[in-house]
Amino acid sequence: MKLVFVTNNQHKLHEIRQLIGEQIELCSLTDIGFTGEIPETHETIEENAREKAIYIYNRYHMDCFADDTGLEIESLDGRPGVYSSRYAGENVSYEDNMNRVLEEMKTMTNRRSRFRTAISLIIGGKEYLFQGEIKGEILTEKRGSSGFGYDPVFKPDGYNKTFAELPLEEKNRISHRGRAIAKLADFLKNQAGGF
Ligand code: ITT
Repeated sequence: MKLVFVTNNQHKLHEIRQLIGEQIELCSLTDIGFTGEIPETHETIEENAREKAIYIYNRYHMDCFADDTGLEIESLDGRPGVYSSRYAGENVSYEDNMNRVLEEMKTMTNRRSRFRTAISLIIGGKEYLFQGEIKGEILTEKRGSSGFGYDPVFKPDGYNKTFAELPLEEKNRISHRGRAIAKLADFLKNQAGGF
């Protein structure tokens, strides 16, 4: 089957290509000729994921899914959350966002946090929602160079390494997005005529 992954983020595309089985032909937005920006106007990752998927479904009428992810930090009252990509402002780099988090948490001893992903899948006009999360801690400095986003400052529970120090296969096995995608893949497998 053919599925469009509604994302402008090449890192996510790379991660998900490793996770989705051979039976699914994964298309990017570039593959279907879409080059615009998709609005994300809501206060929750679930609603934003749905908004992104519906936006593309309404234009192309192709089965598709979108992911929205947020990093929630306890001592920052759940921020940056749904604002994770623009925490330090509009058009900022991953470095800028991490620096703002590290600066705000300079004196904080509670470093508990979690990544949460919501995936909205639209098949034949019907919408399905999948979620995944991983708990861990925000370190006081960046470590590692793989991955993207906040990976260098996030250390998952049970590991001595940050996401940016782990091989991609390992991150994918335990991550918020990896867990949500595993649920999506299971769902597709169980659909009559799916795989
Ligand atoms: P699309 O909406 O085009 O998919 P995006 O980069 O805007 O891409 P999100 O809104 O889902 O993606 O994610 C918000 C931010 O959260 C993202 O820019 C990263 O900074 C961060 N993020 C998402 N997934 C991450 C991951 O696996 N590891 C580290 N940071 C991540």
